[in-house]
Amino acid sequence: MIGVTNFHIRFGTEVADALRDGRPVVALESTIVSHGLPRPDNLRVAREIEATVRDAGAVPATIGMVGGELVVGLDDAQLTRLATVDGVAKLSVRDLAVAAATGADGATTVAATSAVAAAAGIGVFATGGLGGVHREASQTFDESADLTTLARTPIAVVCAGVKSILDVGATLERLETLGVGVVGYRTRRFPGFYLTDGGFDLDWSVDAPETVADVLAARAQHGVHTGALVVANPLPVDEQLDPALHDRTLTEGLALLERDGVTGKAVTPYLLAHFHSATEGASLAVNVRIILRNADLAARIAVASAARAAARA
Ligand code: PSU
Ligand code: MN
Repeated sequence: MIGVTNFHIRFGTEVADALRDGRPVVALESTIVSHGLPRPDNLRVAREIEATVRDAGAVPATIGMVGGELVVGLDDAQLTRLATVDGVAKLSVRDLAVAAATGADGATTVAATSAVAAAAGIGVFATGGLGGVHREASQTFDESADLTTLARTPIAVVCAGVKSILDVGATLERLETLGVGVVGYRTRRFPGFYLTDGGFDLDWSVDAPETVADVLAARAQHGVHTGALVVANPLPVDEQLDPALHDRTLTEGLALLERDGVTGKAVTPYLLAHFHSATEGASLAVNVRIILRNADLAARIAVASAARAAARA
């Protein structure tokens, strides 16, 4: 058990060895796999994400819960189980203990994955898009626990901003209030997941993985900012979802959401599934590109951080 003080985590062997030796590790979430991507593509994509991390020189640590056991570094059989079995729960931080005590299978969200990764001593995490403030939040209070968790979790999260199904401006305001750092990767515009530009400016931009490693090192040396750093990595314009198709699909999806009375944690998977079917796979291809690009950048950041730590030792 490595770096764990207050709960039991099972480590994949490769991840345990890498952490012990100070080699670069990238945390990956499993909610994307179980709830964010349609079968059967989800399992193939989960493996591709891990391969992308490896190709860039880091060890992938996909996190999830299997039969009540919290695993950092799922093996292929465990990953297959979470991708293919029915009834895998969507686990935020508050669900982890109940799921463990009842022996559940569960996929961890950005919130739960980042919290577990940080507890396990992993400093970099790649996902698609963060959860955030939903469009009806002023009535429903639906704001993802991703935000409040990132406020207290020291990790770098590489993502393509927040999902465009959310209120992007309100989410940025909440990230500011909560003290979550946000830097654009080679951009000063906050990306909107399927869309390159989410419509809002950023204060900071970094141009290289080494600079992100410098930021993380400075943060650790200060010991003052104890929350997360969001590294917002936009898709190139020619790879984004056609904005007109995006807007149409979103309007439709929000109406269906209301018609079907979908609320709470079912909202995000419902809207993502609507996008994937209504765009006949176009949004799926974009979603996959986003995740693979983020996995690659996260691995480069982890490599730069490990090199920095080795140079100082
Ligand atoms: N990004 C994706 N696909 C996803 C998610 C993010 O590309 O499925 C998931 C993440 O796990 C995130 C969750 O934490 O959606 C947010 O759900 P909610 O809005 O219910 O907090
Ligand atoms: Mn929610």
